[in-house]
Parts: sequence; structure tokens; C-alpha cells
Amino acid sequence: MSAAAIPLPSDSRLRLLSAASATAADFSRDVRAGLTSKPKSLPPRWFYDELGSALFDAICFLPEYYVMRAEAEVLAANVGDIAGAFGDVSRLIELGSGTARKTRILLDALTTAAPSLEYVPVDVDEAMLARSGRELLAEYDALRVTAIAADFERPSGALAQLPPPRGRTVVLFLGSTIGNLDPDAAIAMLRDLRSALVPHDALLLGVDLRKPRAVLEAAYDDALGVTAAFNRNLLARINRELGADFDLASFGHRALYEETHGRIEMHLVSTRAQRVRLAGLEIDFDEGETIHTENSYKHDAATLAALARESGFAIYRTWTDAQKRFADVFLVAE
Ligand code: SAH
Ligand code: AVI
Repeated sequence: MSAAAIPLPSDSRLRLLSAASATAADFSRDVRAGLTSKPKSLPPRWFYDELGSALFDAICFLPEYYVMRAEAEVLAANVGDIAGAFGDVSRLIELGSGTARKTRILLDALTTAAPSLEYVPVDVDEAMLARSGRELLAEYDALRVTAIAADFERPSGALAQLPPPRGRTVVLFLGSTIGNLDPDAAIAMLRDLRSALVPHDALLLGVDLRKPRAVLEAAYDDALGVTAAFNRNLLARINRELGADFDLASFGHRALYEETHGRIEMHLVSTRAQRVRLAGLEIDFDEGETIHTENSYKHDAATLAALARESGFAIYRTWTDAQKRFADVFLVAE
């Protein structure tokens, strides 16, 4: 049985809403556009079907993928300060919430002061939203969860589903997921978010920091091959949902750090010349040709300041882990 089929509890503390969530038609359109363009690319949001989300969760346990542990360290070591900066929160929104594992570090502190806090996870993976929402209700007696299946690139659409808040809204965007957006898209997304907030509302933004190439490339090309499986699952998903005939064994995984842009690039590399069929479309690959599947931008003080300046937020505090691998930045809407 798929997780999507698990019934929601009839608990008045949980609501599941949908705001223009991703449809099969959107998937088909993006795949056709991406595979017929040059160079070929696919948007990373489509990684996260049920198996893709499970593979991402497994990535978080890999020794090479320090990102999850570094951010958990930042949150745990500074939870008092962070909760203090949040102040009197009436609504906690989380963009790209996933399993919300690290969110619990914050919820433990916030629900001590405000047991019936409203938590609003926003994610493209509906099955994950239902599952994590149900788990959170079991863990937090009075928490209210309004889960929204929506694209976080236009957060105002998701926020428009909600009644006006009674007090301060704080938005979480953790895990360096903002790094999966190109700089222009990241600014457009933050501006759109800002347009749905009022002055004094705030954003806790998790960003991965620049570091030596070897550390970064190992994090995105682990010895067990879990990240390679996460990457290839995108082709498996296209086969499953759109009836294509990708031969997964003839696509390799590549992760490289592109220093000029400060980003990890993930690609799927065709190991031979081949033709793939996708519902009436024939897509030819040269040997060595790649599909660019993801960017993961790494930040420093200058890129962070630019992000804030361009999007109408002021940086209020920044917390990092002891090794300065990851930063959580508290931004206040101006
Ligand atoms: N915040 C979690 C999960 C990060 S993984 C953490 O820090 O570990 C990225 C999450 O964003 C996944 O749950 C994925 O389903 C979601 N996601 C990716 N692209 C999205 C999009 N365009 N709109 C909404 N959710 C998206
Ligand atoms: C979700 N996102 C922040 C991850 C990242 O690190 O860019 C996705 C990921 N891709 C490969 N490994 C993890």
C-alpha cells in the first residue's frame, strides 16, 4: 500500500490543503521541455516522489552528507536563542518540510511556551505531508497542523489558503533547500514570500557554506551510491509515470563543484549513444551527454547579504555549527 493511501486521522488538529500542487501534466510538460532543450536538464522538484523522498532521507544519514547533521547541531546548540528571536509566534510555516525531523528541535522549545502553536508544512510530496503531519500530532498534544501541498517557489499561493494570522508569522526554510534554486529564482521566491508577510514577520533560512571541493563532491557522490540512486530515480520515475524507456544502467551519476558559481552540479551522464522513447517523442543522447538535474548553491557572507538586500529582509542573527559548515540565518521582514 502506498503511503498516499494511508487514511488521515479524523483529528480536527490536522488539515491537508492543496494550492496548485504538481500534477502529472506539469511533470510531463517539464520533462518534455527539459529533455528537448540543449543542454538537457530536469527540474529537481521532481526528485521527490515516494521513493525519492525516502532516498533523500537516507542521504541525510550518510557519513559524507554533513548537511543534515551540521544544521541539527546549529539548531540544537542555539535553540534557546532561536526561540528567543522568534518571540511570540502564532504561526510557524515550513517550506519544503519533508520529514520535519530537525523541525522537532524547534517545536520542542516553541510548544513549551505555546502548546497550541499552528504549524504549516508546505511540500510538493503530499504523501510525506500526510505522514509527517500525523506523526507530529502524535508527538505534540496540542499542536495544530495545516499541511499545504504546493510549490514553494511561489509561497504566496500557499499562504493565501490560510486565514489572517493572529500574531507573528515565522517561516522556516531549512536544509539549504534554497540552494536548489538559481540566484534569480531564489530572490524571486523570497520576494514573493515577503509579499505575503507583514513587517516584523520573520524567516529562518538554512544555508550551506562554501568549503573545500573534496568535502562538497564527496557529500554529493557518496561511497554507497545512495545519491546516485536518488539522481537515477528521476529517470525511473519518468519511466514509471510517463511510460518512457530509459535504461537506467546506461546513465552514470556525476557531482562536481563549479567554483565560479559556488554550486554543486548534479548530472546524469549517458554512457553510450542511445535513443529514449517517451510517449511519441524520441530523445537522442550522444555518448557522454548529460542531463543537468540539480544545482546546490553554497553561500558566504556576501551572497547571503545580497539575498536579503534584494528580497526585502534584514539579517538579524546568524548561527553556525562549530566547524562553520552550515548557517541558519534569522531574517526579519522590513
Ligand atoms: N527541510 C527538510 C527537507 C529538505 S529536502 C530538511 O531540511 O531536511 C527538500 C524538500 O523540499 C523535500 O521534502 C521536497 O519534497 C520539497 N520540495 C522540493 N522542491 C519543491 C517545490 N518546488 N515546492 C515544494 N516542495 C518542494
Ligand atoms: C534538498 N537539498 C537541499 C539537497 C541538497 O543538498 O542540495 C538535495 C540533495 N541532492 C543531493 N543530495 C542532496
